[in-house]
Amino acid sequence: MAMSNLKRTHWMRSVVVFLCALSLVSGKVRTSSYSNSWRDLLFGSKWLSVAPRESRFLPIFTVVPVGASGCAAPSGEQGNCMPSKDCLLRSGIPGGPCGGGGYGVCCIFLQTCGGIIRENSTYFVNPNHPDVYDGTGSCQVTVQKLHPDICQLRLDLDMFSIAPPDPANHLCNQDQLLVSGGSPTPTICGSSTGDHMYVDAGLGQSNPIVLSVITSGTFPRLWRVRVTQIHCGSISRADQGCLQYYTAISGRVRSFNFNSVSGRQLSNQDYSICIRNERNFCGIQYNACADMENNRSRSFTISGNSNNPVGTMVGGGGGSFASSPNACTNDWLMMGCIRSADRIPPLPGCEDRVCGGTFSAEAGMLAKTVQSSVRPFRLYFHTDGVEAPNDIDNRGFCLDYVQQPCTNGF
Ligand SMILES: *[C@@H]1O[C@H](CO)[C@@H](O)[C@H](O)[C@H]1NC(C)=O
Ligand SMILES: *[C@@H]1O[C@H](CO)[C@@H](O)[C@H](O)[C@H]1NC(C)=O
Ligand SMILES: [Ca+2]
Repeated sequence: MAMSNLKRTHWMRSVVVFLCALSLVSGKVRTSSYSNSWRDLLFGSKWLSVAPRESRFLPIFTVVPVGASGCAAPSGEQGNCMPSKDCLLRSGIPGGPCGGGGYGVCCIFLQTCGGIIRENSTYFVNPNHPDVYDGTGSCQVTVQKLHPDICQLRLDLDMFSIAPPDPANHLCNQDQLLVSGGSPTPTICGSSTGDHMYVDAGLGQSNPIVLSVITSGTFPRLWRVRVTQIHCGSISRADQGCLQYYTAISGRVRSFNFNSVSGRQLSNQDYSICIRNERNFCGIQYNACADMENNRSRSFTISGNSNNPVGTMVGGGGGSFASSPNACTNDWLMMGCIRSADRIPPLPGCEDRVCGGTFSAEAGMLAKTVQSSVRPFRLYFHTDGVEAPNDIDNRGFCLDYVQQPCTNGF
């Protein structure tokens, strides 16, 4: 072992690297008394009491992170922690200190029309951001994978307000957000601040994903969409086929452009919302969100004329429309085998599709808690391209969910 060479150049660092390599293989190779004596010299006899597996995590090995790690700027944006000169070199915006010990800055990355996203957690923002944008055309950014091993993108619509769909058929005729190059995503418009989407990015160095906001006519648009890249093996990866993915025991799911006062349910939607089945939970309950704005709740208005009371409609309806006029054939939310939670014993039958203007698992005018024990927990939302003249002023849906423990009944 040429110890004298090690001593000559960066003595300390080399020994650390040397010992680090030893500790990595120490599961298989017995470390010799020779290397133990070096450990003793560097770390004292305490070293010997440390199990080899733990030794990799001694403070001396946790040097400053090499890759960027997530951080939050005081302004609320998410950035990557890195030395401030790296942030400037990579065209980021330094957003306050991070990493402790004066390590670096929380570097924020923004891109707008024509930009290429090359950093994790980059924001796609409107021109003039944070002011509004009134221009027309197509504003696109291209997302390049940081690594071939990126399987998904998560788009967080931190701020999202573009022109609403047309009042008659709720089509995104004026403005739209389009995602191309990945798995299909619904075209959306209007306001969806706080909503998210997962996009399957394909395997390896597949085609880049392009995010476009297409605008026409005048409207004070504002958007800030955070694009997070997710490793194939990441625990934050959404299940296959889920446009939206929730990972809490309770939460809220809603359609895009939902707002109980001014929202319009978007047409031509077809996607799934997944709720991760948490450990020791076997069922799930859903309730329409509280509607503080209207005298009669519009939290679940999927079909019919929501300016009048509209009951629950269920089922896909066999045969002709005339024989099942209450069925959900055009616009619906599909949930696996749902029943009203208040029936004891439960009704023998269950439903899969629900629509109308009142949230329940059975036809009627009374909103009810709905439950299901079909796993995984998923909702499928479908709307066609027509609203007028039968379907008027529907807002879409907003539901609160709570997973139910594996006890009696689930
Ligand atoms: C991107 O950032 C998020 C959190 O900000 C992190 O969970 C994820 O692992 C990062 N992705 C890559 C590819 O580093
Ligand atoms: C609720 O009802 C009251 C009394 O009928 C009415 O004055 C008010 O405008 C209604 N509010 C909404 C949002 O419809
Ligand atoms: Ca429709």
